[in-house]
Amino acid sequence: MTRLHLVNGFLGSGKTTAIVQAAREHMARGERVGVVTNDQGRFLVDTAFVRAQQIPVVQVTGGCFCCSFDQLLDVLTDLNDDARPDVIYAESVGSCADLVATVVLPLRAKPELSVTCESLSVFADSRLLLRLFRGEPLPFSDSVLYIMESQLEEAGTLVLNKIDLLDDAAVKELLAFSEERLPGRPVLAQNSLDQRHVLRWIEMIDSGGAQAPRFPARVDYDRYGEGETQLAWVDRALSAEDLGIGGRMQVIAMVREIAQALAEHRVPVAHVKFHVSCPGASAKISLTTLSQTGWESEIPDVAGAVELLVNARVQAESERAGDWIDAALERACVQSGGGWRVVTADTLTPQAPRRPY
Ligand SMILES: Nc1nc2c(ncn2[C@@H]2O[C@H](COP(=O)(O)OP(=O)(O)OP(=O)(O)O)[C@@H](O)[C@H]2O)c(=O)[nH]1
Ligand SMILES: [Mg+2]
Repeated sequence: MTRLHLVNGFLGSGKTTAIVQAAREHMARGERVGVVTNDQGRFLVDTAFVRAQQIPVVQVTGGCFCCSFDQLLDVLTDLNDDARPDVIYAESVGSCADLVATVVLPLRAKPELSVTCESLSVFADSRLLLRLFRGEPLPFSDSVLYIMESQLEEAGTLVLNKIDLLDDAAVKELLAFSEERLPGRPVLAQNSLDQRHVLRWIEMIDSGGAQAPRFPARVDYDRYGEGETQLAWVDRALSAEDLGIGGRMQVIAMVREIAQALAEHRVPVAHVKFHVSCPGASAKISLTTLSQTGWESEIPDVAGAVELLVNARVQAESERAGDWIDAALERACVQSGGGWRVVTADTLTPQAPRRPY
């Protein structure tokens, strides 16, 4: 039987970071590992990023896990056939909820797949969650925040991620709130950039300490759907055939122009992520707030045939967000002398999820 660990949590909470760290650990132990990524879009930064780490990865695209169970079964079968993993991490898109009803229980009814769902971890960005628990203003609408609350409800373990970004008093406060709001629920305060913390997470999920609840959460599909449809997905794939010296600065200019455009239009950002790659180098760049600094240092020197994927997940009307991002890319491309071309462009509003019962 292949062990499957489901990982959910709001956009940008740190799921892929933890999964990649965990996958490296399994591989170092001599175990075979596989990853499933998921998104409403088609050209996924996370898939490119996981693949660049030499980790077998398959993806469920065009919808969240909760609406794409048949596709999930297909890719799990492919992954089992190709990579024969001992352990699989499946990351649902960060705007997905109700996984017990739509994935955990249906998987149990498919013993022929030889995959057992061992855990359901729900990640939260500790800074965001603390503000939510305190009742402080957040950049997202109540319906969007309802998605995050619904995810927390069905956590087999709640991972208070990015704990390194809170001071000790705030950590204490967050732990107390978590116990009050989700009494008796296993909780991990985690820094997923720290391998020791990830080891503790693996230990918990592999030992049965984070099993999904036996019964589905009560999810209000009207509010859940309203939250989804207030979000926007803007995906662009760009390529440059023969980038010379200065390629890195061109990528920096594109990221910066997009961040500035979103800030100018006061767009609440859930996660704006990029993957840049060329022969011999690749990197993922993440912005979970527009005030984030230091991301430039993540961008390597790039030259030759370069690809850039842009996945923006924001709260906005999708066509307008797409126009702002296209204008930003256009400005950056003109500044750089026009060596870039847009290969694919998807602009979408996630569809309201279907109620499974
Ligand atoms: N400081 C800190 N940063 C973290 C931690 N975990 C993740 N990050 C950063 O948070 C950003 C988003 O991380 P991802 O792993 O891409 O988040 P995600 O939940 O997979 O995002 P989506 O797939 O878009 O929902 C990246 O810049 C990570 O480096 C953590 O524990 N501490
Ligand atoms: Mg991810």
